[in-house]
Amino acid sequence: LIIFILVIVLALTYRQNTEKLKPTFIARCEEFKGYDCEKIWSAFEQAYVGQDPCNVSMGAYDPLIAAAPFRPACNRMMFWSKTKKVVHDFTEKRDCFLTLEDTLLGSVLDGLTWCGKEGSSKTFTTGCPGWTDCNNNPVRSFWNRASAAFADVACGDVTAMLNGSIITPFSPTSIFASIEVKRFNSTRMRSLNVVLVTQESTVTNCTNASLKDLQKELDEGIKYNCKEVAESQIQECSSNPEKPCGACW
Ligand code: AVW
Repeated sequence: LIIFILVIVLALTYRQNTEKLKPTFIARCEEFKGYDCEKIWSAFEQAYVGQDPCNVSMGAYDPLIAAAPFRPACNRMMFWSKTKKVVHDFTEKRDCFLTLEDTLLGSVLDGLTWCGKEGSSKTFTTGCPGWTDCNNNPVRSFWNRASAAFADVACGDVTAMLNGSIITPFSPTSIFASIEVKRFNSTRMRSLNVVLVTQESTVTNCTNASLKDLQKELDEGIKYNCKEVAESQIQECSSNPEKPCGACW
């Protein structure tokens, strides 16, 4: 009997897991008006369905990016690295900035896991490779591709929230350093404004060695600024919507 129940439970979990991604995708997509979410789903699916889950390249998502292109939001674009929570607590509550995760594609896929399997037309949400299990996994390649496309349209004064509680706030292996900064273009961008988020336990400031590397990476024409800002000050701005964006730091 125990084995029987176990088999039923496993079968049900399996069914749920293979069928859960699309409804979530469509529901989140429909929060954005004026898009054909079924068409965007098809463009998404074609990237990884039937593929070896360790052999999905960034390029596989080109049709998806074309189906839901990023629109430039000059002076409001926010990049981040190792500051996911504080950034999104802020952008959720205030309209000052736009992160990748606030765009259609970013918000639809945030926190989700997916992959295909050779010889199958299904989408799987369990048994998929983890972020570092192999380089060309469907989830990692999506975030790499989407980040590249988001950085391609960065314009005007751009902000980046980096983590002042770690020794290397600008880490060469991060998406921000390895993909986004490399695509910042001075014909569209005026400046990069680093907000170095500090806590009591802060170990770095704007003179940090990795931030020197960041400056070197930037195009000649892009001005660089850095400001140390206490996390509590950012949280205060998140919870006080009457405070103007420009007065947050
Ligand atoms: P991050 P990034 N295992 O905080 O600059 C699982 O380092 O890279 O910032 N998931 C991982 C791993 C890992 N080893 N490494 C990264 N991730 C996932 C898009 C995880 O979901 C935006 F536009 C983590 O929260 C930002 O400017 C997320 O990647 C920039 O790229 C970020 O890792 C942030 O990427």
